[in-house]
Amino acid sequence: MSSNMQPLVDDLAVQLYEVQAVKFGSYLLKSGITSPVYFDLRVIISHPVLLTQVANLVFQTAVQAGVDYSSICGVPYTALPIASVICCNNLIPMLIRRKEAKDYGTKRLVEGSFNPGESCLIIEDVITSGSSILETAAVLQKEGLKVTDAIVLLDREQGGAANLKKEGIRLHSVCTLSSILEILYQRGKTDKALVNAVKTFIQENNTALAFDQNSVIAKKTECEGLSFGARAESATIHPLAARLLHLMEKKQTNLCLSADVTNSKELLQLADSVGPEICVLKTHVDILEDFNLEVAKKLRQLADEHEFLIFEDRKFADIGNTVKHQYEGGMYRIASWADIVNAHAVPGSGVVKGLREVGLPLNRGCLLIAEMSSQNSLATGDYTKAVVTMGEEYADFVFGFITGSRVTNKPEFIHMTPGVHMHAEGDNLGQQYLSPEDVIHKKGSDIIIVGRGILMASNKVDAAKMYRKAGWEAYLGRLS
Ligand code: 5BU
Repeated sequence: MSSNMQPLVDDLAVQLYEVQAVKFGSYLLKSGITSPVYFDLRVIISHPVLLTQVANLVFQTAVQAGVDYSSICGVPYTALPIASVICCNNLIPMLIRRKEAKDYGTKRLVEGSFNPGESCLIIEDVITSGSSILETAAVLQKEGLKVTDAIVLLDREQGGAANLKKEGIRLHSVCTLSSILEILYQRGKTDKALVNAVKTFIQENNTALAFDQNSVIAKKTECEGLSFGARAESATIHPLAARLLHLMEKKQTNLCLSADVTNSKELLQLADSVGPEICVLKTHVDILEDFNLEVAKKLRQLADEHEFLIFEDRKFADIGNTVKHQYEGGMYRIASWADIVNAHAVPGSGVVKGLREVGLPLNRGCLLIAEMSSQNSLATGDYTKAVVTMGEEYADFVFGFITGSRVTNKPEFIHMTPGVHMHAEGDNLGQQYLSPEDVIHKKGSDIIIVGRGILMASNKVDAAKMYRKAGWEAYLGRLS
């Protein structure tokens, strides 16, 4: 920062403190860490003079860094007004990254006009680990834009700059947490003990190392680079997951057929003809109009003959005692024939405990639903993280997740993704589709689940072969 900016930054620090955009105390951060300092820059929209000052300083920092760019994109939401003020005052085109269509979705992810190959400058209010900036960068880059630099108002000095550098993005900040502290100390707003407490916090909470393990960005992780065969050898693997990974490697398929038909004869014919192409056959047994246990028995025989696992997509979501009965008994006797079932984590861990009582002695396994493919799904963010934690806690029964993207780097957990279609973007009831390449290579999932992409084709076996090839090639692409 040039010396002529310093007095402005000093004044800004005090004003931010006065409007409570900077607070000291004990604050639980999104990451679960308790911080002695908290920044809430959202309040500046109520102070237009302050907002303009922030925008000017962010813009001047970009000018001094000599950054070359054609447009500016603010990380949603707090940086949006800052970016808007900069763009209007300096006549720079602006882009908006839509947050709602985040992981899944076929909506436009970036609003505004641009040409692929142009550079976009990212603006953010506060950086901690850099994950929000990297998420925005990944979306812009996917649209063909170049992202080389990011400007933040405040760097919390907890590893964000290093994490961005690893992804080829330079970070420039108007001020740092230490410099704000120093200014506030000099102006008598904080005492020495607080300054020291915050400094210790910064030193002890550097995200640069942990971030590699927890990156939410769709990038190649250690686990994604491992072959299915190698992952089957993981010391902590669930026996069913090992069996599945072995058969995927042997048959060279990561395709799961979602056999959503309403007639048992059709189901068995499908299982027989498509069986050689798939690693898993997924059922919705309650849509069959003529189910009986003889059908389940025949399906099991076909599964053994063609070497695929059976996954009943029952989506259990009740208290432990009820799901236990639903899994074991009733007219479907799911536990007696389905290798895999899935469950929503919304009731809490009791749902897993109940299913586990029935499934564990039978060597069955469960997938928890971490994300859904449907529009406006509520299974996102902290909910998804909590599902993963629950799955990891019951890893003797939960061996993976239904998800749109990789949610854990532990190689023993299998990721399966529905909402896959090579020619459609979605249906009129909220389903959203991605391609096998997107799901396996870009999002880091393991298995594609395909229903209507195969079921509606004039030749189902040929369609299954096509999806199998696309899924497997995406996997090989990921390995290389
Ligand atoms: P489709 O015909 O490929 O759209 O079928 C997808 C299948 O996956 C269907 O059986 C759904 O019930 C299932 N599914 C899904 O589409 N999205 C989800 O998030 C989950 C399951 Br969980």
